[in-house]
Amino acid sequence: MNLKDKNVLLIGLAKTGVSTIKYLNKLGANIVVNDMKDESKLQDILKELNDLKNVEYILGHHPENIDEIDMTVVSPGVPLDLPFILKLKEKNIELIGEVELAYRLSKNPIFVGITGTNGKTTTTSLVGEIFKQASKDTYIVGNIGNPVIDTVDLTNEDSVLITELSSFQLESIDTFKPKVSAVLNVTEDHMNRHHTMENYIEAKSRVFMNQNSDDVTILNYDDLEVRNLAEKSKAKIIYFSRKEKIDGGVYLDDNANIVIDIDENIMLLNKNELSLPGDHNLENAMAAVAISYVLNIDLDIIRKVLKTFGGVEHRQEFVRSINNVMFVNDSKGTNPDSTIKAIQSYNNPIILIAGGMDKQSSFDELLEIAKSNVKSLVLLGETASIIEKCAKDKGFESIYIVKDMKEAVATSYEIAQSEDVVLLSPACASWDMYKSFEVRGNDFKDNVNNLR
Ligand code: UMA
Repeated sequence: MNLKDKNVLLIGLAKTGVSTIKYLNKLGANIVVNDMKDESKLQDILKELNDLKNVEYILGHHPENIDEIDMTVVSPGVPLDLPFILKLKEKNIELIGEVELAYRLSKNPIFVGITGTNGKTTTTSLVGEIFKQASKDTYIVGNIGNPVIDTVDLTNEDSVLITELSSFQLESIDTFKPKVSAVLNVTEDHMNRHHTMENYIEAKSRVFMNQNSDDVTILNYDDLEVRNLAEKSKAKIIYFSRKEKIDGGVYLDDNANIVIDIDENIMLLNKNELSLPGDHNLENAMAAVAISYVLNIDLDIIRKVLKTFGGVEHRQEFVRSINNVMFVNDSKGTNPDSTIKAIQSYNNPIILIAGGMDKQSSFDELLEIAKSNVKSLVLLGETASIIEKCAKDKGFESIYIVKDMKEAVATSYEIAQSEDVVLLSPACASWDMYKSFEVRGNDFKDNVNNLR
């Protein structure tokens, strides 16, 4: 792919944008950078890119003249139905995302593409750890927070890229073809971007759209929407299930053993030997087993990592216990389904800190399930009053609306009793109050660590 002297428009000047600009610059492209934020809000990034030549910035508004643009690269957070994007498409200007660009530029490494509404980050990290332990040249990239393009010059055909892919990133791929893809689950999320579940599932299923019979698609048999995606993939299908015995797949037998039944029948290990808690993590582990097995990883290494893998920061991360009250950071719980899974992982009474940016999700199911072990709700952010109304309709009485994380942590600790779990699992994105879910999770942890 020769981009020397080509005019490339890059939309979105954040993590993806910065990495992409740096790489395009190395290739000798003329880069036009566009971000809806104005210069004053992008000072740090602009400073970082200060030395780069052949970069023009159009900030605070879209470019007026697009006649000279040869290609556009969009950041994942940019919706593809914006009028400006539609105008680019009308003019037949090629528009791709950073994952597609990195794929085209890469030197034929093995791509593993992992998507799903929840569990992507945990599964990606788990698979990454298995491959690292197997001494593979492993890169853990994608939505997890590491732009794929950063690895282009580091990797070759012996490298493995374990790639977490969001529906946003999948919308802007074109030829991207992973050797192994996995869809973990689909439940409602990002409706403000995709508008319908149909569109959302369509975006997710793009992970296998370019695969053929030499490739493998791994699907969750227990999730009907995901199970049915098998019809759309041309790759070899391998299901995993914790509820049914699957010939040719990975399943849990009557004694709670994880069984690989792909080429032969192998009893891998017992569910109780897994270090990660909860049924959702059992599913993540089974997907990781299937991915690792089809890429010929030694069974002993898979076993060893499953027994020891301690989880991911901001995903049901244990922070501290004070006076027998346990504080857990699940800031990555950015949609109702993810929060449901978190509250179902604990038997003890929970004080749930929730709320954040409004993605137009429904909180009905979450609050119905929360009735079983959530004793109090501490709510903050844009959706606080929406969740409060829904919670009152469901009969919740112990509800506190707070202005920030400091007050959320202080209030939770004040009302907590011995054996309670204070769980930050917001069921919403962080962007109304924070730059990212990581910053939100760190704010929670700082406030918890400052408690006396
Ligand atoms: N912007 C515009 N116009 C728009 C929208 C955004 O100019 O219409 C600008 C914003 O002003 C901002 C920039 O675009 O300056 C932000 O771009 P971005 O949202 O794509 O953010 P990045 O920092 O590049 O991070 C992205 C992913 N973000 C999103 O998908 C929203 C990160 O996923 C990912 O880790 C990173 O690329 C590296 O691949 C985060 C995420 O929240 C973790 N993902 C969602 C999720 O997991 O639910 C999908």
